[in-house]
Amino acid sequence: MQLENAMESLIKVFHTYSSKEGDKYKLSKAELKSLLQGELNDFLTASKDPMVVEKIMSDLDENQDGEVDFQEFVVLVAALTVACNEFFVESMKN
Ligand SMILES: [Ca+2]
Ligand SMILES: [Ca+2]
Repeated sequence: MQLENAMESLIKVFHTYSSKEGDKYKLSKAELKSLLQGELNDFLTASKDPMVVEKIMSDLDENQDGEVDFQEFVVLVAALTVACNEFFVESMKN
């Protein structure tokens, strides 16, 4: 059930931001930026790179249509989850 809830939250978060402008099922760069600021602000402020949103955008936009669809978004979430897990495992060792 916990995992189901997590998946549901992921879908809800995506659609909350993706439906703001243009294609309801895709994140424009502005929508991606507000998602990152709203949901992943610690991650965003940890990165001192002012171009971080642009970089994430071009990394994620695999089919290069200038928008991030859910499938492309999940790749980011998976990568961040792996990074968080490594951090978690490391801190458990100490
Ligand atoms: Ca959109
Ligand atoms: Ca795309």
